[in-house]
Amino acid sequence: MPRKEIELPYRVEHLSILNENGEVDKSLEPDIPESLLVKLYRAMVLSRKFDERMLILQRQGRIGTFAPIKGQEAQVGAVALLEPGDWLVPSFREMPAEVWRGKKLENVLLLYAGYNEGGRTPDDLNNLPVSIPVGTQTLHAVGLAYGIKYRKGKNVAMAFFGDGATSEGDFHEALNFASVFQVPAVFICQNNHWAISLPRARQSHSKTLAQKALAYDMPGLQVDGNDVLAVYAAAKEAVDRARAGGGPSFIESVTYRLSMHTTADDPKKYRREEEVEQWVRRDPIIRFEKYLLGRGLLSEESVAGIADEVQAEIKEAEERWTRMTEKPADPMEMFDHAYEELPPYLLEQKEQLRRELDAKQTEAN
Ligand SMILES: Cc1ncc(C[n+]2csc(CCOP(=O)(O)OP(=O)(O)O)c2C)c(N)n1
Repeated sequence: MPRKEIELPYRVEHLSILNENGEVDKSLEPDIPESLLVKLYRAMVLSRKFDERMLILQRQGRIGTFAPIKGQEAQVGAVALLEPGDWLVPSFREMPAEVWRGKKLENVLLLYAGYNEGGRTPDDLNNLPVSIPVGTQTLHAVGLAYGIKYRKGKNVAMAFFGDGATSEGDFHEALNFASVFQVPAVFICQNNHWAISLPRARQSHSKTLAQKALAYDMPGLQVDGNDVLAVYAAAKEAVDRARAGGGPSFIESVTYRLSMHTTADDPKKYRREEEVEQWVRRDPIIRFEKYLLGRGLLSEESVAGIADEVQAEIKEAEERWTRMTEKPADPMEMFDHAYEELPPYLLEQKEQLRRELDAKQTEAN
């Protein structure tokens, strides 16, 4: 009856390839085609500029509350590994990933302007709509991955969530089930250090979030989430493993939310400006730009050209969106797509809303 150590083959690695000065560790540099590198850079710049524009539109009252993504653009490095038949399972902070996966900018705006159409998933891509309940989507990803495995498919399901989601039961159930059934799921935690006003240190006492994977006997890796090359390399390992039947993986992507949680809060109330400034220096776009300039894949002119191009793209999308929203959104549509047949309590709510809208109309006439 001994008391002895159980040897476990576990370790947690941190992967960082590109530093803040745009210098790369040559031994770790992933083999990414040059055209894809520039495409990734463009997608990150587009996301940054669009996010900034959305904040202005929100302040003008043209769209409602939304969750800015500033600082978290390197997530595109992970979705770049997905094929059309793979599943993207996002939370509300994955606008760059969704746009990479074919969501039109005007549809993002439609969603935040309250139009049902904005939540529509693209017909030709397996993208789920954004999940507002924190962590729920991890289970959706596992269900999808289980389905893929059951049908002997070669696709994967990639779920994104925040550090706060790792405190939810759903997350633990998802990892447990995924591992027991060895399904092709890739879990990507965007550890942006804050869950609204709750700091990372109050979220978990563990040294890393990546180590949570070990309890479920799946590979866990921590990456510099502001380093798009590291995000790509980590996701490639995980996606390749999942496709080859090697089961799920968990990636903790250490990044930072540079802006507010949503446009409904004021981060100055709960975090220090000095902390934000430290992370501004680690901006994922600036370091990637330096790297691409160094490799001769970008020049001062092409940087300016891309900036102009994305601004024009945003402007055109906004114009299309303005035309699409000439007619006000119909709030009744919110009942249309969640259920084949509405349960009685929702039928009652639907009727109540109809009566209220009719009464308002009569009043207006
Ligand atoms: C189940 C659930 N509980 C609480 C909320 C309210 N809420 C919205 S976002 C959020 C914090 C999420 O933090 P994190 O998972 O770290 O993601 P982040 O917002 O930082 O991207 C909370 C508590 C919610 N939407 N769903």
